[in-house]
Amino acid sequence: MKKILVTRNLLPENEERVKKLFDAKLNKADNILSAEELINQSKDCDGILCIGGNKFDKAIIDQLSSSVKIIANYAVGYNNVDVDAAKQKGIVVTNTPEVLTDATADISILLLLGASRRAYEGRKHAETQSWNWSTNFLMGKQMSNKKLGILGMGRIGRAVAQRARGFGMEIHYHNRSKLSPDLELGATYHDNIKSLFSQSDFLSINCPATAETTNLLNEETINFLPDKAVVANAARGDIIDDAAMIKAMKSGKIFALGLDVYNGEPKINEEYLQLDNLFLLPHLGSSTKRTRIDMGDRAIDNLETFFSGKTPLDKVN
Ligand code: 8YV
Repeated sequence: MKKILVTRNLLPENEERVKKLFDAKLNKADNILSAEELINQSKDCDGILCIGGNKFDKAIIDQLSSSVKIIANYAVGYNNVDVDAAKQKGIVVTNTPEVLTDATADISILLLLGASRRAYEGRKHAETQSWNWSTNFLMGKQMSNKKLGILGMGRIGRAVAQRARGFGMEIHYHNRSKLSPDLELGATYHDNIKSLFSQSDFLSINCPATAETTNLLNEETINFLPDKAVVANAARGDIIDDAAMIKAMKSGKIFALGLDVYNGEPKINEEYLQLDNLFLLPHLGSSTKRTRIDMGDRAIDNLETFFSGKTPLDKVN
């Protein structure tokens, strides 16, 4: 039986399965293992099932035991793993796409709505039980008949588009390449950021975190957006330059921001926390029972396929 280090608790359904198929080394403390712990605890293992919060940079990968042949990431994003360093060492890396598309797209819409309709301020006023209704009380921005820019039109971006059409929004997007008409479904393609941003009354960030997308929203590009734009990020914190965004939120250039992901999470830039025009969640994108079970199954499927001598469905390197 192959031995697998499982770095965090899985849901019981997944844990049962991983224990049946493998000699599973569980982390009952369910904490984030340090670099040293990841290296030491996987010494006698054939593979690792980890989460997005486990960082496998080149230094760690180089120190992993040569017995480790696969890192199965329990996440669609895999910016936590240096996939090139893994490849050099002969380690296969897999992710869990598709199964979390709907859950994450739902959260993107929640962020757009929560930010544009001032849900955070609303909650604070409701808690007083003595708010003063008036015709201009906590007026938000309406999504219908507005243009939604989607940065990253992969599975999640397209699921956001599908939902936003139901809100009466006009869809614009930027992607590495233009989609075929059956995937585009009438959305307008922009081959550069400036063109997309200048049309985006609302902007939803749904692209992967890569060297090219780091700080893609910065002082210069935020200014391409129309005044009083609403931005939502359900992808990765690295895509926003926080200092530039905070400045734009304070000046009113950005009407409101919705965030589920952060640079250095779970830490959040303190200045964000002083702002009322921020609607924030603690990285809940994939957090529904159905989705989390499916993510676990997908990661376990990848391990099973790999150890049966075949190429796992979700190999990324
Ligand atoms: C995870 C995610 O909750 O899949 C992703 O990329 O960000 C989330 O679904 C997180 O990465 C833990 O693995």
